[in-house]
Amino acid sequence: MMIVLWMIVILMLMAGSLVFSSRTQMQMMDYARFSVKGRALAEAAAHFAVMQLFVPADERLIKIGGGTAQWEYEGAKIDIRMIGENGLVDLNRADRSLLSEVAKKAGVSDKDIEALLDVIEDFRDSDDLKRINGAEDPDYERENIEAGAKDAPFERVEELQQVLGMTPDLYARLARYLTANSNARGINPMMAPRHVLLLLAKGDERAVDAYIQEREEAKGGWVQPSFGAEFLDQLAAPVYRMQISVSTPDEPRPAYMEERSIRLLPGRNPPFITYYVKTVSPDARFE
Ligand SMILES: [Ca+2]
Repeated sequence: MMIVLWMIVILMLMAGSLVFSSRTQMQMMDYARFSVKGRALAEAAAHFAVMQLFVPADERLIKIGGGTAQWEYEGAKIDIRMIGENGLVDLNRADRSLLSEVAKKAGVSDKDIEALLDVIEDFRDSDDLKRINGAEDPDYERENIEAGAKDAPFERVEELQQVLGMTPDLYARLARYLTANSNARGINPMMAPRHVLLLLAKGDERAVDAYIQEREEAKGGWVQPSFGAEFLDQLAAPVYRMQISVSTPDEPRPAYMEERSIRLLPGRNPPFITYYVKTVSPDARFE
């Protein structure tokens, strides 16, 4: 009798773990299907967005640097936002005074700004010569950070997280202003999102909104803003960053969202190259 009871208990345990593991497997497969579908639809949306860039500016459904365009494809609702990387502040090339404005806007105190910029510049410059408040390999070693200073230009904004003293909180506040792909000393205001224009205009919302409206009405023609003249730069070839979120009506999960950075290559097939694609959470959304 005892033996039979034990067998029942063991069989029940086995059945329980079988149910558990097959449920986990189902969930994993379900998630894989969800993300593959999201990626495929986002890929289609990216091609659609690139096509838009070849259309005259006043006929585009997607406005660069302004608002969300909605597109429907295969039953999915897709939101597309596009800004120019050239409308952001380049971590490698931007003037120190412009990076200093970004740090200020991100809440870094005046006394800490110079130190932060010294550490960033030491991280990306090729030498081991430490700036007054900077940090090179020995400083990283002291903090047990094996990788040390990169001693090469930033390839991704995410690398800023490896800079000595960077906190997740500060990184999150800085990152939305930054790019590693613009290759310009300043900002191209025609491609800049609202929050970057606000930085240039020192918070003057009226001036920024007036400029955005003027920019939209100019049908692609150059419009000079009334602010930030010392930080403007329109010489670099345009690089675009898009955020695409895909939601399907029968899907209870939050939308699949990704960000990608591309440059146009007219005459090629496909007519663009992609610098990066990454999935992002909805709170990474730019305005
Ligand atoms: Ca260095």
